[in-house]
Amino acid sequence: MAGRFKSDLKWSDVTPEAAFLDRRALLAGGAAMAAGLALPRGARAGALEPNTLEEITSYNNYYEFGTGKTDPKAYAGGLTTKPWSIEVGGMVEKPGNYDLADILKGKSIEERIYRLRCVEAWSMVVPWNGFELKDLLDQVGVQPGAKYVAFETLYRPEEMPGTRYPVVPWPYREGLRLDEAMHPLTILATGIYGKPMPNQNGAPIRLVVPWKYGFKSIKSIVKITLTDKQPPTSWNTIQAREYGFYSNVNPNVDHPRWSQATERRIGGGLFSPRIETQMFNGYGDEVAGLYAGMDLKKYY
Ligand SMILES: Nc1nc2c(c(=O)[nH]1)N[C@H]1C(S)=C(S)[C@@H](COP(=O)(O)O)O[C@H]1N2
Ligand SMILES: [Mo]
Repeated sequence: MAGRFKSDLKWSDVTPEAAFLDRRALLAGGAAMAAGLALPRGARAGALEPNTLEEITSYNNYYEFGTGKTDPKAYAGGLTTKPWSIEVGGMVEKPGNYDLADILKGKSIEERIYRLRCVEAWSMVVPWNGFELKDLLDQVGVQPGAKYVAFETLYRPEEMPGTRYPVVPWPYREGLRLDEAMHPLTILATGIYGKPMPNQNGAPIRLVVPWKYGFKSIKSIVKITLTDKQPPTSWNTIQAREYGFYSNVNPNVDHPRWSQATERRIGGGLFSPRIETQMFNGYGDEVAGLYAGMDLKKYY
């Protein structure tokens, strides 16, 4: 498992949380575990400890349930997430309406830890459970001409009170270039801390693209379409000047209404100093190559 670990965190950075450790024990097996557990908290210099489950589930953006940070926790409880299927179509060999249970069959839902950072200049460290989007794309077979992947969130007004307001055009839409989508850091997450995905975080399955601003990480996905044209995204559609298609974390490009140079860590307390935001959220070694030769001030 260690060899497949792709984030900037080590297990030794992890704040022990009972349920999470149980899951680790389950997956990693007793002996290897014991060693990990013995490591002190924050042993590594500059270690970034994951946020608590409480923090991760009570400060969210999920506009289908309202635009306040606490709305998703308050109003997403009524979302039905079983059964769940994803319609996969466009330029794929095996289009179809795939039951989530079938998608997950035979996949090792590995433990990973990714930082998720949001455009509002706040950040969290979330230990996601998931699998690579590439696994699913390989399963359905991407046709040679495909260049982009488009995603759509469930649109179910009777369970999503926030959709009464035209905050963004519903359903929420996002997209990635195919090489971004195939990158091993791009995951479909189905849980946090070894527990099923909480509704407010995008149950039962959501995207996590850790080097991009949070809004790229679309929740409760029901549709995935392979296409040869750059797909419209919800944020880009309403405000192209503020939200580009790429949305890479880039401290050198200010949002028109705020700086993106620093961030506040959720859970750090009111007086914790802002920290400098890193290019690509610290994943530059892994992903900068995807944008070689592109002017990232133009393609923001
Ligand atoms: N369907 C949908 N997905 C969404 C959003 C949303 O409003 N609707 N908000 C995005 C934004 S702006 C952020 S910052 C992240 C927040 O993810 P989190 O609540 O799990 O931290 O989800 C993204 N995915
Ligand atoms: Mo966001």
